[in-house]
This record gives sequence, C-alpha cells and structure tokens, in this order.
Amino acid sequence: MTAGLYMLDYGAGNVRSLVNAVNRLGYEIEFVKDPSDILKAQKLIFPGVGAFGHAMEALNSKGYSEPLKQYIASGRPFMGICVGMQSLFEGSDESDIPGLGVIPGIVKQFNKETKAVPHMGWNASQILKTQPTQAEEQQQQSISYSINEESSYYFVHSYAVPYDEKVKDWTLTTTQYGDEVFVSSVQKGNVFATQFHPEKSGFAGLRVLRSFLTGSGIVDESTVMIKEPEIYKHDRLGKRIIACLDVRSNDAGDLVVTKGDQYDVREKSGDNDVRNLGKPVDLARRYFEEGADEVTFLNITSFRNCPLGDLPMLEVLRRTSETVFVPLTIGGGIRDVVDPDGTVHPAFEVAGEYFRSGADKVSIGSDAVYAAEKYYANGGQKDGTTAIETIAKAYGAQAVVISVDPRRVYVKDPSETIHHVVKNSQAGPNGEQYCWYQCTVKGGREGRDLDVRQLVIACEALGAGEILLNCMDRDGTNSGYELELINDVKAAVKIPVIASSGAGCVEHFDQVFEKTNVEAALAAGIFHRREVPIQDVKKHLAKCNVNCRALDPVL
Ligand code: 1PR
Repeated sequence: MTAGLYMLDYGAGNVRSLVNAVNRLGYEIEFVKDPSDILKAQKLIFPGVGAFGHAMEALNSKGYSEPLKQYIASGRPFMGICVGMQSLFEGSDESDIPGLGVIPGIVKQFNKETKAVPHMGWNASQILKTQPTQAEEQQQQSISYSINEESSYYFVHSYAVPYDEKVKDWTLTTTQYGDEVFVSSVQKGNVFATQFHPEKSGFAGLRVLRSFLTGSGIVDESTVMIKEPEIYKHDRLGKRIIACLDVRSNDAGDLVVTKGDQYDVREKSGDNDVRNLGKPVDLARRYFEEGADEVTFLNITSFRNCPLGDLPMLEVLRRTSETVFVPLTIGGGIRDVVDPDGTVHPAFEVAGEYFRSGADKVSIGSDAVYAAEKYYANGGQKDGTTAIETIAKAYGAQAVVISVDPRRVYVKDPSETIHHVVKNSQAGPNGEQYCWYQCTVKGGREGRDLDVRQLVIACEALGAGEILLNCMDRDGTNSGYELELINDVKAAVKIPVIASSGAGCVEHFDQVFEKTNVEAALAAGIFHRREVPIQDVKKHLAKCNVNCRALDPVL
C-alpha cells in the first residue's frame, strides 16, 4: 500500500487493467478527481489512451495541465504510459494542441509506406542509459526501472518520438520498428515514462511497474552514461500468437467456451448440445500463463439483442483483467443496442462499457459489413456515424478490430462475377480453380453481396486498426490457414492482419508466417483441446527463426 498513489484518468479507455496490475503488485491507487488531487499526490501515474489531441484537450479542459506541470517540477515520482509519455513532449503531428513541453521534441507518425501502422505487438528495447558507479545487480534495477533487453513489451501506437540529439539525455531506451528507431522510454530525475504498456506486457511489464512503485528508479543524474542506439537490419517486433475463446450460453444457461467446425458449435452426436470446452475466465488465465500474446473473446450469439446492462461478457472481462496482463479483445454485439424500454445505446457507448470493463480492443463483425455497404452506397465517402468511425475517433484506431467471416464462392472463370477473385489451391466441388470470398453477417448465417477485399479496404478507410481474418471453410478443420486469402488481404491494406481459422499443428504457424507477412496468428480448437500447447508453437517458431515473445518468469 502506498499512501498518495494517484492515477490521472480522463476516461479514454481501459484503465482497469492498470488498476488491476497495481493491485496485483500489492498497492492501492486512487483516481484524480480534481486538479487539487494532483498536487496532493505523492506518486502519480498518467496512462494515456487514444489520440494525443483528445488527451491534451481533456487535460486542459479539466484544468489538469498546470497542476501536472507543477507536480512534475516538484520532484515527486511521475510515470507516464503511452500517450501519457507523449504528452510530456512539446507537441505531436497528430494534433495542433501543444503538449506539456517538459521534454523537447515532437511526436511523429510512423512511415506507413514501409510497414503496417499502428505498430502493434511485442517489441524489444535497447537500454541507452547506464550508471557505471553502481554495483552490477543494482544497475539494472536502479537505472532501467527493471526494463530488460531480453524481454519484450507490448506497444500499440501510430505515433512516436524519433530518437535524435534533442532527446538524448532523456532517452532511457529506444526500440526499432522497421528502419525507424524511436524513444520507447524516458527517464530523468523524478520522471519516468514508457511508450509501451507495462500493464499489458505480462510479467516483464509488471516488473517495470513494480520498480516505479517501489521507487527504485530514481538515480543520480551526474553519473549517468549515455550511449547511442544500434540500428539492426531487422526490428525485433514479434509475431503474435493469439488464443481465441468463442463464448456462448449452453443449453443449461452457463456461459461456456465452445468451438465448432465451420461455425457449427453443437455436438454432432448424442443430444446435440453446445460443445463445452471450459469456463472463459479460467481458460483465459491459463492461456496468459502459458504465454499467449493476446486473448480474444467472441460472444458468438451476439446477434440476439441483449440489454446493455445484461451483456454477459462485461463480467467475464472484469474478472479476466484481474489476472491476465496481456491485451484483451472482445467481439460480438459491438453495434447499437436497444434496451427493452426502447433506450438506444449507440455502438460507441457499448464499446465504452467494454473498455471500462478491461477490454483493450473491440472487434466488429456484422456491423462492419453494414458500414462497408453504406460506405460504397455513399460513393466511397465516410459520414462519421458508423461504429468504426465513432469508436476509433474516441479510443484510437488500434482499439477497433474488424472480424471478417468469409466463405468461398467458387467460379469457373473470373468473368462470372463482379467480385474480386482469387486463385485457390483448394479446387471447388466441380473443379473450379477460382473463388471470391463472400462476407457474411450474424456468425455466418447470412451471406452479403460484398467481397472481403471490398470490406477491408472500406474498413481501413473508415479508421479500423486491425483485421481479424477468419475463413469459414477452414474454421475447426485443422487443415492450416487460408494462405491465398491472407495474402490477398495483406496486399490490400496497411493495418495489421491476424490470420485465423484452420490451425492444426505447430507447422501451420510457421507456414503462415513464412508464406504471408501477417502480424499475428490466432487459434482456438487446438489450444482448448490441449492438442498443441502455446509454448510448443513458440518453440517451433524460434527454431524456424520466426521472432516471437519468449515466456518471462512468473513474478
Ligand atoms: O457480428 O459483430 O456480432 O460478431 C460476432 C462474432 O462472433 C464474429 O467475430 C464471428 O466471427 C464470431 N462467431 C459467430 N458465430 C461463430 C461460430 O463459430 N458459430 N465464431 C463465431 C467464429 C471464429 C474464430 C475461430 C477461428 C479459429 N469463430 O475466431 O476461433 O476460426 O478456430 P480454429 O483455430 O479452431 O480453426 P458480430
């Protein structure tokens, strides 16, 4: 327990995870409710989520900016996270609103031409500041706030501070994304801030947070040595392995993790029950401990209307975020919701409930298809009203994932359809070599006159940050990922893509990373049935020289 430990929250996203991480480390934290709380604080954490301009506007309108600058100048410990770090700089290309100006420099957008943006996932850091006068074992602890060069940390951002002379004496670590080297943490006197999310970086991240909380990070500046970062041929951004939990009520009314074949989740024999593969919160925790880089929950009966207050996944998220310190995505039912009394809750509000309950991202399926249809009907114009746009505007593009549920529609010749056609290695029932990928809604129950390429291009234009690419023909088949589809989508968008559906063995993961340049691979059935442990996937990938996060020792 630390008396006077405060968190500065301006209501822009998932701060529950940070509170849970602090609690997990044995500390209690209070929220700043008033500018005077900032001046009262003995230790202050400022986690920023969403856009720079939104964060600065919120700080200014709540009267927090000046007390925050005073607090920092007072020498009491300050920790910023993500946009909380960016706000310390003079400004950002993302907005005209100036930053706090504590550190010289401007936050810049990553170069989108050379790589996927946002930079999303687990990356390594180089420590540039050392303190040679300290004993070896203290050195790591005191100067680097327990940041370890062997560990990976979770990043999710489109803007960063490029490393240069101006920020040299503030830079604690740098990280490389593509060929760009950016400042991944700063430290000077009482100020410590990270671009990555310690509360989402597993046990490695909890160690960093603990180091701040115990106060072991403040050092004697006069003895600090600073080196230049090395630039490597390849960055160390890991390929992500995601465990996916399809959740619904079974016939007894219990919420269970289930898994089907081609979206049919009922047992093929006996009484045709919904397959029960475990309890969502327990399974998510198991996957975190086994080294999953992210956990995704999909509420697969979301097509049924459910009042906002009764959304069953809210409680699942609240409980999961107490023990799982990697990013959590929730999908299913992210759309406008109508309560029995007729009250309409816009998708934006529904998503907000999920973020406050511990979700880092929401995944939109059916509603994204309708949004894309509207976009094309509008001549390729955005109108600002879709769930993708409203959620991305407030919570950032990185918080909006598009879950795509396509099925193959075979054609003998590409001229048979107006849709974008792909040559497929799996010939159709009549020997057809081509197919187009039809988007579906309501969990594959209804096909639409929209192909996947149209969908992903529209969703990227509307502001989505990531694509979760399923394939109904592969789902639950253990036959490997749909590589033609994945390559086709990767060529159409710049945002990160998660390959999903069909994983059956460790080789399928190295195949998908070798034959396509997806950023992540997701699996469900093989993990639930304990056929392939997550660590076997990672060990196999390491053998194949595919970079991925190693499991950090438990705290
Ligand atoms: O349309 O926004 O309400 O979202 C509904 C969500 O529920 C969508 O993301 C949709 O994919 C999902 N969903 C709906 N019905 C099912 C079903 O299975 N009956 N699950 C379903 C789809 C897809 C994957 C699956 C992979 C990997 N699950 O996430 O986990 O295919 O499986 P595998 O590794 O076992 O092959 P909305």
